[in-house]
Amino acid sequence: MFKKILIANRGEIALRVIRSAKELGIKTVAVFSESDRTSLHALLADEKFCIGPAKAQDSYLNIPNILTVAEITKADAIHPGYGFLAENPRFAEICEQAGITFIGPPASIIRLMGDKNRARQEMAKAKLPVIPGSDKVLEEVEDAKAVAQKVGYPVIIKAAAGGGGKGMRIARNPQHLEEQFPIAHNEAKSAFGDPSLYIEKYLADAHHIEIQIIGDKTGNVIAFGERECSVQRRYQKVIEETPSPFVDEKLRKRMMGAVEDAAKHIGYQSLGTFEFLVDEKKRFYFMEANTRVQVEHPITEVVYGINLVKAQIRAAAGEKVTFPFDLELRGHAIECRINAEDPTTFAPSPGRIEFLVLPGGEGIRVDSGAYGGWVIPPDYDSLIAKIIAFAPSRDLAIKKMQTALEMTTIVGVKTNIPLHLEILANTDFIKGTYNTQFLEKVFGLKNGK
Ligand code: MV4
Repeated sequence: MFKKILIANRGEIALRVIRSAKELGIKTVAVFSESDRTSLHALLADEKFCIGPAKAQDSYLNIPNILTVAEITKADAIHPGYGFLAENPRFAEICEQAGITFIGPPASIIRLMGDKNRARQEMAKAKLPVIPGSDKVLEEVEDAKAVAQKVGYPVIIKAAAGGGGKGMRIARNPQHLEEQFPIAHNEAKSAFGDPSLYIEKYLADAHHIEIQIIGDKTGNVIAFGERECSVQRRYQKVIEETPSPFVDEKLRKRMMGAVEDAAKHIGYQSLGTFEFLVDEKKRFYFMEANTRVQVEHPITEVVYGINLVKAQIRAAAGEKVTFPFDLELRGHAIECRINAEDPTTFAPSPGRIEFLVLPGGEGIRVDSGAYGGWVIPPDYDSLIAKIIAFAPSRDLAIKKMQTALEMTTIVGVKTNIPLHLEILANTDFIKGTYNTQFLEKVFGLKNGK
């Protein structure tokens, strides 16, 4: 097992990793930017080093500075968290070349899944159903029109280098596609340095469902029950829950089995998440895979009673991943992402937290890097806390979450707690009949542009 790991991240996920490392008896090294000197991850690690100015490009994305800290502290491994360098295959390679274990999949797997078009083709070969669409990168708008003609409109244009909804555009007819294609091409080129596009049939009333896996170096892969992630605004998840009210036991087993087989087929290692759309007829289609720990991983942890980050660290150290009991999904979990943002305009609301009371009690878990008196820097994402409610049933989990949110007090910055309370009181949400159209339809919150 590792003696010391460096956490190349900040905020709640850095704390999440520090806790698990400490429990495993591993020393921790935090890196922080000039605007994170008083952030909890820097205050709670065994050692800490400033790696540069506030701008992520100069600090949390500064590979030479991070590796210098790893070398002078003699860290055996680096945990990248999510975002920043977590899905950068070059970074994974450089760590390995420096003799430091990258806590994630091999660079080749990160690279494969990072090319969303290639991932789609490879997963089709691995027998995962994919959404009808193109079978290669589309060079010309005429190629796109031919595919759209075949699969039927509307279609969605996606950037091969994108993912997570970045650079997506919907086209409702041939003229619209002709308009949108060059815009998407230029956007992809400037945003990702890669203009490659592919298209899929646009499935309007589907569910966004994802399957968590963990693989180890012995070739063993374990899949977990689904997370329902259809409550999104601008492709940012707002609420996640498990199990999905839409998924029955038969579909769950089929999806878990299909993902396990596909992951084994490509020799997947470490934590990973396979994202799917599930249509009204309960047909599932692979969309993309994320090769990192995800924001919403805690809901899976609480319904299975496990620690995924510990499992990820163990797998990276070469251990076979096992759990001391049978894995069985029990009860229901919901996560609300609490962002420092204006609840009506969604503009970020950084600044000083004057007073803070976070919820607690049986069945409530809070993952947060915030504390009263802390100044939220304007330089990073606006996630300040994840509240996870765990109860024997969905109804009880909703009630528990409502109570927790009502007992939360955050003074000094605006938050999206009012939006969460509105969603939890919505009849479609309560009935569990919502899909990806939910926020747009019920709240008039537009996705994309
Ligand atoms: C789609 C889709 C429908 N059809 N692809 C959004 C995030 C990214 N990972 C993939 N996403 C979607 N891809 C096809 N072919 C629907 C979504 C989607 C979505 C779209 C509009 C409004 C809310 C949404 C929530 C989740 C997923």
